[in-house]
Parts: sequence; C-alpha cells; structure tokens
Amino acid sequence: MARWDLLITDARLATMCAGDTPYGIVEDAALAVSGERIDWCGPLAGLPGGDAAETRSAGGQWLTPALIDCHTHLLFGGDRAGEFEQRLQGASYEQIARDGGGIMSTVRATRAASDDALLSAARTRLASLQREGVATIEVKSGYGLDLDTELRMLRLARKLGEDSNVTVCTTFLGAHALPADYDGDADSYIDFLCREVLPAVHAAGLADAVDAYCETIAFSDEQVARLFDKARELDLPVKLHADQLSDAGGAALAARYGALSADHLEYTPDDGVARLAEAGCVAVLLPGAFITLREQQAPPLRALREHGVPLALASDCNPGTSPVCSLLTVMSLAASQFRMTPEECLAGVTRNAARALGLSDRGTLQAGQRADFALWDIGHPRDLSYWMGLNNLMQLYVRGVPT
Ligand code: DI6
Ligand code: FE
Repeated sequence: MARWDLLITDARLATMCAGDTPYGIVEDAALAVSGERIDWCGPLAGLPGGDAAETRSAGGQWLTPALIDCHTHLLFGGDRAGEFEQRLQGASYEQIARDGGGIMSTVRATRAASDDALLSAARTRLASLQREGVATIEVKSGYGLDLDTELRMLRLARKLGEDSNVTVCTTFLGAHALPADYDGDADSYIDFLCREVLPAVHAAGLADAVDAYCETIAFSDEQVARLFDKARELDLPVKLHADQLSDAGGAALAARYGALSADHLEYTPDDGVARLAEAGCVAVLLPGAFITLREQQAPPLRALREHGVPLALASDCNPGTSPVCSLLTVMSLAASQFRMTPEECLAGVTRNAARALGLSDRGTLQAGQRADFALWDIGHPRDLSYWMGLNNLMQLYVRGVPT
C-alpha cells in the first residue's frame, strides 16, 4: 500500500503557521496527504521517502489553508433589499428597526418560509463562498426567536453541512432581537431563552456555541450575562456581537466569560481590548457590515495589535447589514477600510478564524491538520487581499479530496 493517498509537488506554500516568516512561506515545496490529514509538508528537498497513490504537480502555484468564514447569518427567509433602498434615501438602520423592520422583518419571513426555501437560498450563498475556497463556516440562528423556529434554523444549518462538504459550525443566537410578544420586556424574553429554548437546543445537540447581540437596540450586558451563565452551566462556549454601534461594554463582557470571540468591536475602548487580550479572545472584524452601514468609526486596530489580540475576519453574511457572500471581498475591504495588512487578512480567514470557532484541526498547513487547502493562481499570497472581484481559486481540497 502506498504511503500517501496524494502527493502535491512543485508547490509554494503559505502555511500561515504563526512564526517568523511572513505567511509561513515555503518555496519549492511538497504536501502529502494520508486519509483526511496532511501527513507531511515542507521543502521538497526534505520530503521523506515513500510513494503516493496519486501525485499531482501544482505547477509552481500557491497552496494556502482552505478559507474559514467564522461569523455568518447565512440562513434566513427573504431579503431586505427594500430597506437597503430606504437607507440610501436617508433612513437609519436603528430607525428602521424601531419601526418594526430590520431584524424583525427577516424573522417574519423566516418563520413563514418552508425548509426547502430556506435551504435552497442558503445553498446559493454557500456555493458563492465555496467557489472562493471556503471549507468551514459558522451559521447562526436568530431569525426565529421562538422555540420552534430557532430549533428549525439550527437543524437546517446542520443539514446544510451534512449535504455538502463544508463543515458547518452552528451558533444559537436567540438573543438577537426582541420578538413582538415580549415587547418592552426583554428580561422575560431572556428568562424564556434560559428556561426553555437554550436547554432544548442543547438537549438536541444543535448548537456548538451561544451568541448574543449586545447593543442599545438589542440586549444589555446584564441580560447577556444571564444567558451566558446558562450557556456556561450547559458547557457551551460563547461569543458576542460586541460594541458595533456603541460602547456597550461588550468586549469586557465577552472577556469575562472567556468567549471564543468578540465580534465587530468598532466602539471598543482601550481597556476592553486589554480584557480581550488577557482572556485570549479572538477579535472578529466584519468590514462588510462596516461599509454597508457607512460606519465612520473603524475598530481599534492599533490597540488590538499592541495588545496582541488575534484578528479574524468574516463575511457576517446577513440580509440587513452585510449582504456579502465573498470572503475575498471581505479581505480586500479589511485592507482598504481598516488598513489591515494582507498577511493579517489571510491569517484572519484561516488560522485565527479557526481559533474563533474553537477548531484546532485546521487553519494552517502542517502535519496532522485536516487536509483542507486551496490552490491559487496568484503571484503571491498578498494578491488575495489586493484584487476585488477576481477569483483566482484553481482547486479546493476538502479532507484531501478535490471538490
Ligand atoms: N450582525 C447582526 O446580527 C446584526 N448586525 C450584524 O452585524 C443585524 C443583522 C440584521 O440586520 O439582520
Ligand atoms: Fe452578525
């Protein structure tokens, strides 16, 4: 029997392993796959002896880890293109939400949609991400806001993963907005989530993590803390939509609960950044929402770097604030809008995105990692953040198999 199932030679690697060489670049490299794992990768000259069932030349092209979209609301009914037009005519996101639109209009559309309709729309968006080399995504609930629809969303998100070769990590976002039947009583809604919905989600094994929207137009830090206490009791990791539109103490709250990540962070103050660093939280930055809402205040990049907080990037794909189905575009936006370096951008959709999902088996090219990698027709890995609207993917491999 051959030692390897697949051997790729004549490749250039951007391993994205944290270390001293930018991008973890290895020239004149080879990568060997056994089963679903990378068995060996490094300079061809160092390749150990052995044969492979199949050998392919990369023709001098670049291999990177497959991309990971660690924050999406991919599954929802309808769209909000009408609100998009209203906002262009001057209405604000907050005002539309207060008038019963915004997240609540997607909740109504999601409750009314059939499973097939929800799945088919989500598959179209997922296919767009996959075409650019994405092999792992996170999908949140949060457009159900009742027991049945929250469970249904998470079940469909799981199905999305089972029916494709993308890994789908599911997140319970019941605390996304206040449903009409709890109007003016967010505390009772949080009680309901803690008492009924989250335990049911947990019992059915439907969520890998718990998220909440901590914002003046959504839930307070005290309300989120009660939900996170329940998540902790059930041994579920947490993450948070934090400080997107105002400084609501979100970063410090996420840090206090040892969250996997704190996401958005436009208004996070310096001491919030320090708390994230101490807690080892990943900062997930979402430039799609930043430009869609025409935000003026960018996340505190300098402080995040100074404190050594790992930076991830994600699409935040959602119908209201980030109608974005392209992680390459997100990388380019993070460079132009946040001044992130192309290397930070690529680490943000590979190594640090894996960490934001609590996954230690992917996100870099090294022996023992899942053989999820992408082959690109590019001159250098920085090109992935440079172009907008140009997809240079030649081949995506998932568990060592070309897709
Ligand atoms: N993520 C969210 O959950 C909200 N903003 C964001 O970036 C709102 C999503 C929505 O408007 O549907
Ligand atoms: Fe979001």
